[in-house]
Amino acid sequence: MTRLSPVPFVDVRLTGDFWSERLNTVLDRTIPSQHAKLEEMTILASLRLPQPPPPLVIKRHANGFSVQVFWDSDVGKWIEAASYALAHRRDATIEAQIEAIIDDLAAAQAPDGYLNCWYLCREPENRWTNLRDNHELYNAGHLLEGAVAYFQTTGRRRLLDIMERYLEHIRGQFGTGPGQRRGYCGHPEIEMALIKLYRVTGDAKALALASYFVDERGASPQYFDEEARARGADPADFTQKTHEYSQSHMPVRQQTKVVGHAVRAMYLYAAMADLAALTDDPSLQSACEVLWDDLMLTKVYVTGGLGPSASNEGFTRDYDLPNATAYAETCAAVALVFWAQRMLHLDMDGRYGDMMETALFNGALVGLSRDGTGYFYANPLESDGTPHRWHWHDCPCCTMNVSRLVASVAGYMVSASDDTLAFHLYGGIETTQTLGGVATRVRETSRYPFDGDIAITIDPATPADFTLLLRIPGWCDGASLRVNGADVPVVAHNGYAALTRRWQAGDRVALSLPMVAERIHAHPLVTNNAGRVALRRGPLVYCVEEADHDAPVQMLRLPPDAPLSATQSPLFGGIVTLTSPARRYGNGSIPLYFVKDPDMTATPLTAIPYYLWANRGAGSMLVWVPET
Ligand code: FUB
Ligand code: ZN
Repeated sequence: MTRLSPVPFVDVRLTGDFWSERLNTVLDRTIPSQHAKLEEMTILASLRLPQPPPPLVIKRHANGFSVQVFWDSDVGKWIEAASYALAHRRDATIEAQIEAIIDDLAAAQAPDGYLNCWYLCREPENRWTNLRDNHELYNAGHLLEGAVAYFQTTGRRRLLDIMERYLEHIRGQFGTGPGQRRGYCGHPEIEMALIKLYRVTGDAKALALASYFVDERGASPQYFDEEARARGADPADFTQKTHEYSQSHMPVRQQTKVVGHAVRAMYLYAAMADLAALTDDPSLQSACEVLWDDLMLTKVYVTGGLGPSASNEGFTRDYDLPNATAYAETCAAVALVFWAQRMLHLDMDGRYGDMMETALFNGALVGLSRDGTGYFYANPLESDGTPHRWHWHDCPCCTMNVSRLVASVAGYMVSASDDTLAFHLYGGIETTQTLGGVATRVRETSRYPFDGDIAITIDPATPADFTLLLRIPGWCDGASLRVNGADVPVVAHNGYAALTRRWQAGDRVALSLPMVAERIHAHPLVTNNAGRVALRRGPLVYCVEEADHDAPVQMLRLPPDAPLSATQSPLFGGIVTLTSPARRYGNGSIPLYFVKDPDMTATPLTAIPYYLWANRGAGSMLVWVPET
């Protein structure tokens, strides 16, 4: 079997209710409202060069840094998200908005190809002098991802041409040759973008530049320190104090612990996994595997959120997974989806699919409100009701990260090679792939993630020999499989069941993945979860929210032996809630401390999927529910 590649989003049509609803919301509400915000915040105006530097909109921190340096990236991410959405439904207004931005970028680009609107406008003499902090290559990466996605959807090359000129410039600047800078970006991102460009155009120079940035990271002497000295700064003044922050404290192949800023880490590891697969690099693969295990064994929330601390937007010590103060940035969970997907293509192992699914349906999806215009930056697993969704943020990274993920989810569903089609996620898709040399239409229908009954129809143009791989999620016990009505034993190898046969038009596969509501316990060293359980059914992690209980949910107790039931509910247009007989501290006054438990009353507990919390007004929320 040759290595599988993800089937691109443009080749997969979403047909199921769950993702169609999210996608339509993103198309109809999120993309237009994000464009309006980019306009209102003057982010789009900042592209219209030349212009005298206007006053800063986002003030500098005490250390002199303004997040405004990465406004270009917000534009790139918006184009990318919009392009994914447009693949499902073309929209002349959105396309005209993208074209107008491309006009501005074309006019802004310097004669030598350089294109960074902050530097071109405000400090043209300082290009490439502060890679550690100022996101110059990160901005280029996001614009490139936008250009690639727009090209994939529309076939229009103008933005890609602009970015390829810029890449020529970047290639001249960076590398190990004479007169080149041996630098790389403080915020990994461009590496993934270059690999996307390579996948779409086959440009080997793009792959080589991505490899250079990854291989050079963490080399001695430390580039960011040298660069600081060169601009007359003291490296010791670096606010974050350690280059673990940007995973450049040592060469990537020597890294064994997941450290630093969570989004930076995930973007880097995603690029490493991509490169390991594309260049058949076992040393990079094994670095990825060691880092993966470290994250999975000690540092990831049950929701797929990650990075508990606000101070470095990232990781702290093992098992430090506080609930109420969890930072768990939306971008980090989105980026974990990216990494998991790339690990899957390095090694088709269902554990990567399991985590991709967990982070997608929980830690990432929670970042976008039901109406498509509200966001979370931090994603706590417990709330007293004070965090609210917001409509914009001074640092709007999460807004377009979640919209680009939702709009591109079709690209995470299946992978293919010449003789294999692998399903990683279910939820209703159609795609036509050449399998066993024959054009084959494949349709999958299901009510996933709320129901595990999955029907797949295979229609090759003529009978064809190939393998269908079906992910059997790690949460599932007792999966069953039928082909054309006949039972087939489920033998999952690395989390995938394989069906190899000569397929005929109209062949039907029925996969049943029983979804049982269950309690999850945490490692004892996650001390704040002692005596508590999280509730999960299928891929969804649940939470209890005040809207379904007449009191702060912290007053609830779930008896260890209370049965959990899954109930179809009309909430949010039709979801499955989990219910259980539970108990609650009474409304009467409760002393601050007590020896004898105050009276408790019986009460039904209702849990909703975590990704849906904070869509019914302010109120308390808990993922880890105390048992007793
Ligand atoms: O630095 C760019 C983005 O802004 C990061 O990925 C986020 O964590 C936020 O700091
Ligand atoms: Zn973010």
